[in-house]
Amino acid sequence: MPVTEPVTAYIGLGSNLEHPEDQLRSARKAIAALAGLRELSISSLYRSAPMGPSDQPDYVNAVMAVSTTLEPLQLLDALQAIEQAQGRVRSGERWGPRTLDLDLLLYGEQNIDLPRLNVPHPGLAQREFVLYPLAEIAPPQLNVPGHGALGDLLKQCPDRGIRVIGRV
Ligand code: A4P
Ligand code: MG
Repeated sequence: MPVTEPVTAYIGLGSNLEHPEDQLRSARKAIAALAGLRELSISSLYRSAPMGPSDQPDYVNAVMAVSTTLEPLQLLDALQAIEQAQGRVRSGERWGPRTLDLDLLLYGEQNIDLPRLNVPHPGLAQREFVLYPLAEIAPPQLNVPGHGALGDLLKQCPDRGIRVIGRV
């Protein structure tokens, strides 16, 4: 029987509706409870101004590192099921407000280009609300495929006033 080696993946958690900090805490528990996945670490909670439409509340974001034997699409399915369970309504508005957004940021060093899944997550390399929490739990030399070392990306990214507001 083939043995599947666990892969380290990074998941971005975001919310700006219905008690965002609680949304992230519930999502963290649901992710950690998935079969075929083990939590390695999670960042602090970060508050930042919305990217996209500005007539929406500030966001709370965090990044979680996991070790998983789930295939990338299996992991995406599981994350989308957790989004649905926490009342995510897809309004169709790009970058609009949401109770919970779970993004698969990195899956080992793989580049994935499928209709439903792009990894590294598009925009990751320019987004302070991804890079700051990621840098809290990953080393500066972490390779972001196609973009280079995490530490270099962080230096080039304006912080737009992002700040730590607590623990998950
Ligand atoms: N999809 C493709 N690749 C991935 C991936 N790596 N991880 C597909 C997760 N999903 C991925 O996502 C649309 C489709 O992307 C999914 O069906 C999946 O198959 P969605 O969550 O329904 O839509 P969305 O999130 O509104 O769109 P988008 O463009 O992914 O938005 P983002 O990039 O997630 O940005 N401001 C702050 N401060 N903090 C935030 O967290 N988030 C957003 C949303 C806007 N502004 C923000 C924040
Ligand atoms: Mg998303």
